[in-house]
Amino acid sequence: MSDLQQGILVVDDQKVVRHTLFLCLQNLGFTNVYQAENGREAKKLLNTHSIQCVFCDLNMPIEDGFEVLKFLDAQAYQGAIVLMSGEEEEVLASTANLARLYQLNIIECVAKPLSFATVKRLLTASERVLDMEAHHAPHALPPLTAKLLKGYIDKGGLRAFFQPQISLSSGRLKGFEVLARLFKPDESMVFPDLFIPTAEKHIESITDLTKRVIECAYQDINQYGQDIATLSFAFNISAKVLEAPNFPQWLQATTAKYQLRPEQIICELTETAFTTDQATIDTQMLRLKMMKFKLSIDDFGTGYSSIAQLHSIPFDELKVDKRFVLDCLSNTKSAAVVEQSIQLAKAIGVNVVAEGIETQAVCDFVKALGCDIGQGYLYAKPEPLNVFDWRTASIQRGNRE
Ligand code: G
Ligand code: G
Ligand code: MN
Repeated sequence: MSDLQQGILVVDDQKVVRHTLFLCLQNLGFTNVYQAENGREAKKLLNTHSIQCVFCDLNMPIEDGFEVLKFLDAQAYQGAIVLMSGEEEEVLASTANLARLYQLNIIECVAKPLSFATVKRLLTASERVLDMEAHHAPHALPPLTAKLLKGYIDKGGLRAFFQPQISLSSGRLKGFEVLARLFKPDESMVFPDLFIPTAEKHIESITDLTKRVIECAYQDINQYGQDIATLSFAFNISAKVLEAPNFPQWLQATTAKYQLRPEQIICELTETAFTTDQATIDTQMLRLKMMKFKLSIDDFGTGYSSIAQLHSIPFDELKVDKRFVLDCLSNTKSAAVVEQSIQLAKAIGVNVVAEGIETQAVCDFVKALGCDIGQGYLYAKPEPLNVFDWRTASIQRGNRE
């Protein structure tokens, strides 16, 4: 846990809580542990010390934990945060949800008092998250400018990464979701959070990007010839792309050019896709459907119109958003959303994908509810296609963390 040696801050108005936590941390080998008895003191320490992890109580008389969160958010704090509270479970769960609105690495919202085992587990989780953050770091950096994005794309920096989707009943590989990645000339990787929003500002740029990602993926897929003919490939299609008049025709021609069948190709439409020109978008989706492409609602449950959309457009699949899947075993509301989404899908006869499956326990949970397909870090992170042994959905090289 050497990464955490930079400093840990414990914020709590109760001296006994601070002291117990201090002793736990010392026992675990952490020497730079700072203490603050309220938010105001915490802010001072955060301004003057290098702190990698904050344990923060929510309910404090002078500047509470929410004030500290606001402060950390304004500073774009990159360390790990554990929230502590003596409140009942439902308040803790809602707080965890609220905390997600901040662009912060909130590890967990835990009930007080914390046991030694809990502190140890949280520190391990912090390390893992900070490690991932070091790779991903979406909010550490501003989005790319349109000019930079175009420059990197023109230099061939756009590539397709593939994340396996597993049939939960058979355990076999069903297909892949394709996710865009951008590589700078120095081969450092840029995640979509930093360039999709830039591209989405203009129909032309997001359409161009989407077409390139699809062609890039088709080229990769083509290397495997007939071996891959039974698998499906899902692409993320945003609303603006559907506003481009020729997109369905382009997809049809390009799919044929690479000798793939439209039935293999899934167009994942995000719910934000439904907020602009509804008639145009519905028309394009119906065109895609008539060309035999599959339609999927991505991030199901996160918008306001998803059920209405499911009702009016002939979707083939819905994807339960990962925010509900990730904590469905610890958050009863998430569990209810997951369960109801699966039941809704079953009732209207569409496939259902649970994305964000990170543990076997979550996999077992969604499978028992009748979910057809699973996707998540439990199986694999998105990787270049050649990294997978696609017969078994396992990864050939040691890229998996
Ligand atoms: O793994 P990941 O960080 O790749 O993806 C982050 C987000 O970026 C996802 O929500 C995904 O929908 C979006 N995304 C990834 N690739 C594409 C793409 O090719 N087109 C669009 N519109 N969105 C994408
Ligand atoms: O398009 P969509 O928003 O569904 O994109 C999927 C996103 O979810 C990508 O950013 C992908 O990297 C991410 N993702 C896939 N599986 C997991 C997982 O198990 N855990 C987490 N935290 N993210 C995941
Ligand atoms: Mn998606």
